[in-house]
Amino acid sequence: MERYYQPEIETASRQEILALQDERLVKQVRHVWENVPYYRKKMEEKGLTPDDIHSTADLCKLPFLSKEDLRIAYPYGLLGAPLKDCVRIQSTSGTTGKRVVAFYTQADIDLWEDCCARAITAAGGTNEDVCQISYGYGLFTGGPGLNGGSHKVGCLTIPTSSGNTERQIMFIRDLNATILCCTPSYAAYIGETMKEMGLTPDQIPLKAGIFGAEAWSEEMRHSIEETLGIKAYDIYGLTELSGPGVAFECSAQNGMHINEDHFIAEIIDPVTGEVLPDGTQGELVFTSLTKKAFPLIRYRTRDICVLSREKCSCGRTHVKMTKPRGRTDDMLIIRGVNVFPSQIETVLLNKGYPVNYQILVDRVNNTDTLDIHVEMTPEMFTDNMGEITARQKDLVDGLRAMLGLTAKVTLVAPKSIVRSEGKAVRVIDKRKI
Ligand code: DLL
Repeated sequence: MERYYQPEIETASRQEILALQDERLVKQVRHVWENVPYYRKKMEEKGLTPDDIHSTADLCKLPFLSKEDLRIAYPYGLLGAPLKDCVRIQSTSGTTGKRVVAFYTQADIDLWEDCCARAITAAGGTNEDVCQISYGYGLFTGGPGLNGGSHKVGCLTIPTSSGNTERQIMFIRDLNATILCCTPSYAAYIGETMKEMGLTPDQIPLKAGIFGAEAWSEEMRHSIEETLGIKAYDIYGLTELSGPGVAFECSAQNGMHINEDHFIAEIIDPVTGEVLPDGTQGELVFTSLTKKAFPLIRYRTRDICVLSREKCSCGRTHVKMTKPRGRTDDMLIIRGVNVFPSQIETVLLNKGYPVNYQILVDRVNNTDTLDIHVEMTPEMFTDNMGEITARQKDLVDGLRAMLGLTAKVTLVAPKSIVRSEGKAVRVIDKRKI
């Protein structure tokens, strides 16, 4: 059995990691200055040259890059390598504005796949595993990234992509898949379909799942682990920085190690831009240290989380990020109260409802309305109106305790909310339409 573990990097001391980051940052800033006129101009506007950057301590002097910069510079404005040296593009789904097109040299692909291989290894994967990749393939980074990582680990790789759920289950069973990679909402759907097919967790060979690309709660993790009979690990990443594998969960299952040899993470106040100390919640900002074709410095992700440097039981020393509780642009402001969809999910799952729900926000007579459609399980389903009303009231009370505001809850029949094979769309904000 072979493991793709890199203890010399993944368990390096703080001083060793910092020394590597210092050296790589200085080189990367020079690379960007010489090759990306867009960022050079931003540095010049701040009166900076590469000579001002000696170590990570100088990082805070450098200007941020935002999604808006990516939009302005689309498609080639942030390219850091000649096009003839690029071998691939990937692109975001474009749910929040214009598509982002990211470029990769072969070396960029190698380091990305290396990060994904670390994630599979941390979830217990070895060359004896069979890894089914049910993330979408194509422009989305989920499929290609984990596919490459799975090859590096030496797993037998099943590139099913997403969709055709019964066939997914057939492959898992017939080819003895031990690791499943897909979005958590698709994992829940696969689990639901297995149940409907009369399959119990012990009839499914899976032992682990690597789920990410969207926010998911601890409650959803427990529900998926139970339905599929597996350990469910989180994985984080974004197209702008490569794709999945920027950070991944280990056996401790309480936060994701950020691959600090490739990325520097900072947490900032999303309003003032001030850098916040570890342990404080704020917006995650990344500097990519090794990518050459699309080398982003101080990129504002809009994801909200906390960094922790507490010692991890797995032995890895790289800083951990908590599950992002959502993006700054996912946060709903309803009647002046900040609401994250993940808070709503926590209440629903704690009360035994499935992960199938939809949040509808509107403005009626100048007042925001929050309407939550929640699917009943087949066991809950009834035409007894008294029972339904009591259930709805119980949810309204639970949501009020969590959010501090009153929502309208409508229980709907099993299977009436559309299932997701990729990233689930749970919020419909009609105020924005
Ligand atoms: O979602 C890359 C990915 C693929 C990650 C497969 C993990 C697994 P984008 O489509 O560019 O890339 O979307 C990036 O998705 O800024 C977060 O808001 C969100 N996101 C990604 N992973 C997680 C996660 C891929 N584990 C955006 N938890 C990011 C919460 C996540 N949100």
